[in-house]
Amino acid sequence: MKRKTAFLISILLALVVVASIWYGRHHGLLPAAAGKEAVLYDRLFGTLIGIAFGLFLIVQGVLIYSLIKFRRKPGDTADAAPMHENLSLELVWTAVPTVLVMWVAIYSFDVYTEMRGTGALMMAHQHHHAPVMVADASGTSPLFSPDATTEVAEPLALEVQAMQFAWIFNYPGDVASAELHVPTGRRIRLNFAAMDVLHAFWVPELRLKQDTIPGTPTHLEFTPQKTGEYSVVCAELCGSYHGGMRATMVIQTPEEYQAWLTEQQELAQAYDGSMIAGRLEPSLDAGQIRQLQSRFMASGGHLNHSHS
Ligand SMILES: [Cu+2]
Repeated sequence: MKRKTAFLISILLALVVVASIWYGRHHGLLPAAAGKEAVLYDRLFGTLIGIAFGLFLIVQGVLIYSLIKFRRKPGDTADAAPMHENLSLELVWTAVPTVLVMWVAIYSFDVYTEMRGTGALMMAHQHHHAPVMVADASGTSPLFSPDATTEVAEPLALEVQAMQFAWIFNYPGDVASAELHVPTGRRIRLNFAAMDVLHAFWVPELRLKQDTIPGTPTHLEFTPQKTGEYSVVCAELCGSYHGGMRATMVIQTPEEYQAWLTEQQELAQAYDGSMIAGRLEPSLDAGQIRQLQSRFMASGGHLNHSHS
């Protein structure tokens, strides 16, 4: 009898484990993963969802079983037998969650560090107290020491201006675009400057978000993987048209990206100066954006805009 029960419980637990692993991989709760970092994030999220699903099944299973099995029998008015303690049970329900939470903490910190770049990179970051210079278009950044650049040796660095209520992406050759175009397989570094109030750059498909702060340059690095069009969303309430502060991010193959950039550079040259390329947000016409841009340039902003 006892052996039979143990066998049954093992079978049920094995089924719970299989169901949890399956659900962790098929939860369907996240949008497409467009970047390398998104894949890391999704693995962590799937693991957490799997664990949560397994615990849900166990807790609900025990609850439903107890409701049926230990239901008061007709005519039974006695109290249940008193129970003092169950040391082994208490040890198990303390030890298992402790180990689980510790493991989840270490795993998520690992993913967090990897998504940010490298651990060494974070260290280098913390040692800079003075206002930090923004990387120039060639991608060389004064922010990090040379020995911490293994993974991020040559990111494609773009200056990004955030303003009420638009994003402007600056490319070499005086190209200013309302659309963010990036090639697959190359590390991208976005250097943000907020021109008026707080904004936040968010692309759900990258699983990354970065605040932009007036007077304080911030940046975000990622590696696009999946071609397609994705929404750039402002995730910081920034004014009356905050909800409309969206742009499109186009992930292209390196060839397509190069073709797009060359075309934009030719257009920019033909117009003899910077211009707004791509599809514009309906609320702002090219003139308005250019006006905002020149206002920023006149204020002696900290963006390095002299692309050559
Ligand atoms: Cu905004």
